[in-house]
Amino acid sequence: MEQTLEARLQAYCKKDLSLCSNEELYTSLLFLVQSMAQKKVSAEGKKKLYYISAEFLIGKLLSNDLINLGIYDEVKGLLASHGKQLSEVEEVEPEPSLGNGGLGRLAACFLDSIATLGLNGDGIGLNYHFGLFKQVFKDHLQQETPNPWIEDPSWLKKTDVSYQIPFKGFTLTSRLYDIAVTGYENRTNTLHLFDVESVDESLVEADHITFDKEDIPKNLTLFLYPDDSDEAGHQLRIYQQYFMVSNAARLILDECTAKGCTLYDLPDYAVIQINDTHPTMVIPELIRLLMERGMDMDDAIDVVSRTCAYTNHTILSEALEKWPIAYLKKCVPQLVPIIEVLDDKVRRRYPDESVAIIDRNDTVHMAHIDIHYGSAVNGVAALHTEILKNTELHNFYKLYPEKFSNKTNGITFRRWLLHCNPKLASLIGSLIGDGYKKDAMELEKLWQYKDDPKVLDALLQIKEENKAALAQYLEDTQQIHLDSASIFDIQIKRLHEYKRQQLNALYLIHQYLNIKNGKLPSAPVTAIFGAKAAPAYTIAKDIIHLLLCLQDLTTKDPEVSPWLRVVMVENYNVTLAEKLIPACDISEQISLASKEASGTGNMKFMLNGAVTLGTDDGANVEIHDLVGDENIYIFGESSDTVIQRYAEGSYKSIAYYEKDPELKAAVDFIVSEKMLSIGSKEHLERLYKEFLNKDWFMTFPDFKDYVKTKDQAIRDYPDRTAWARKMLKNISQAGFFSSDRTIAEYDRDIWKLN
Ligand code: 26V
Repeated sequence: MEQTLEARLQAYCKKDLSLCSNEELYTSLLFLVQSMAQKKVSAEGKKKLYYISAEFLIGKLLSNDLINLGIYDEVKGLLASHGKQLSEVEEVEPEPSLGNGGLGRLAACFLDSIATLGLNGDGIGLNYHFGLFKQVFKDHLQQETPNPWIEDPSWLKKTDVSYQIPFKGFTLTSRLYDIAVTGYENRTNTLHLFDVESVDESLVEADHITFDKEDIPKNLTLFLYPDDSDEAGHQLRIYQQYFMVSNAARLILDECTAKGCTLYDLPDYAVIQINDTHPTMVIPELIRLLMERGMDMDDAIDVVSRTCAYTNHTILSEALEKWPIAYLKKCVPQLVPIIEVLDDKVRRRYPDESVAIIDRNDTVHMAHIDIHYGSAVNGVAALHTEILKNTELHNFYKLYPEKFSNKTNGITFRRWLLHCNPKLASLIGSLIGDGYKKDAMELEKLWQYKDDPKVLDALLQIKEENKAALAQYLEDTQQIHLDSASIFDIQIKRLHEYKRQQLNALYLIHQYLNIKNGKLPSAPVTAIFGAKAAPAYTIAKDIIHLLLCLQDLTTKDPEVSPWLRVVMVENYNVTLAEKLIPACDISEQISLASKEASGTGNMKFMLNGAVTLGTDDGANVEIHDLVGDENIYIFGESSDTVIQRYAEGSYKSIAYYEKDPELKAAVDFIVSEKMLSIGSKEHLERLYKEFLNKDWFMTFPDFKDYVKTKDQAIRDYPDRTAWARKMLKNISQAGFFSSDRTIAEYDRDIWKLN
């Protein structure tokens, strides 16, 4: 085999491997992987899943595909024998920038598991040329610059598929590009990404993410989540969403009819999973296309309702999409009469105004379309689903209890263990064999080593090596210096107030003030953050400013830096996550209880032997249940209390500020002379006022308990054996969070593919 592989690579390279540059090796490996993946496509079954999503945060593909194709070790060894490092070749690959956060990363993990389980299912989304913006820090502020990621050659394969997509006043020609999705030692599926033929990258000025928002033929697939703070931005989102789902619907109908579907039996051939509400317009669009092909409306509605299912990923009301009907009329008027009929039918059946599709203000509630006209609704963690049923979607749950179910999220262990933490994977393999790679629940067998000093030492040793590797990487790439002997306490996720990076910041200020007053912590701590803020989200950007100022403050003070360092990595993405997660000691999952639907970073950290410091929120609740009180640090008010507080509207942050001198000192420090000498008055003062006048996500009530619990974790850390046992417990209980389990549940309860 080695000969063949070497010969094939050499054929691509056209010279001896030892003479190839890393770029040439990358390109050759890309071709090799593509050709191997293509050969693996197996026969399709009758029924197929179409997972439609605005985001697929797939991360770099090379090493992931080499692992899934079963040739990673061989390729690595082959390169090494020619004096080359696979890790250096990996650096050449640009990270596809097709997602924003957990929702997009989940979609990518799901594609991996669908292919791994041998299920017949593809993803459908858009091919954003600049993706989400690239984050750059300047003057302690986030700046957004374009993030081009498509190169020649690329993982994208141009296909012959193209459709005419109608909008008001013009028609766009689409073009489909495909990326192969390799399953772990199994079949290969496809991620279909639609693009518009007339897109024009020159619309984007260098270093800025601004562009002409009105020129839809040229701008449609330039950016993921273009700024929607104005009307043109909102409408561009509608154009994007309709373009995505109209293409998807046409592809689905073409594939199904080619297999003999009469369209009346569409649910036997297709199931469409609607990932949050961004693809919701697929429901009226499919109805419209079926009617165009001669079906009467009631039949079309019935067929589509039995084909579509919806996943809810958030309970934040501001994130639940609602479009003014006037915007739909302006962009996609052909959908409006259909949505009006859908609304009319609901109103005839249910007088309750709260479940209507079009409300009194002529606004269309996208999630309501999904729930009435889909066959299933699911939440993404046990607590989240309960909150949907009991609170947010209660009125719908009363109408359709049988539609609701929970599907706790998961992560692919191929990327989040085998690839990102090979040392840990190999230790696990040496202890319990390789069966866990296919059946993650076998990780439980690790617990038999709970008193084995060699195993506990090995875990600590691996963590130390991963921390050193992270330190080296950040030194090389971002000129950030880390002390690997300190505790690595990590919070990496989108910047959002409900995730409460600002609570962590208050703790760090509190700790800084303690150190300045001579009260030293039990161990040195490095607090590491990674987060992008939406460009128009002012408070989120102010919080980034605060963190960057704290980085400056703690790094430059020789009295403080040996004990406490704040570090914010620039342009946090999947590639950085793969380096940060294996190196983490304490995983910060501190959202306001009831607000984080699930979280998936929490699962990745657990699998890699970090101990969670978190609230009883999202999937933390399930982690807590699995590892027990001893092996997790839980703090804060319960989701019930929080929900009640919101219902009463009784929360006043100032009362907490006035009665807790430590909290007051931390908050006041934000606008202290020291901070104002580092940062900007405008940003710091705005944030300070936000805390005192609003604090909408209730950081103050949880402050005391957070400080107490985090200090306890830091006190426990130096007992290395006890800590290693906590790590082992977390790893051994992580099997439940394999996305293979999640996907098997979707298939069993919703997709029913076989
Ligand atoms: C968020 C944003 C923020 C930036 C601007 C545009 C935009 C558009 C949509 C959204 C929706 C976010 C929904 C989401 O990402 N939910 C996350 O889904 C994860 C997977 O289920 C889950 O683990 C996280 O808890 C949940 O926040």
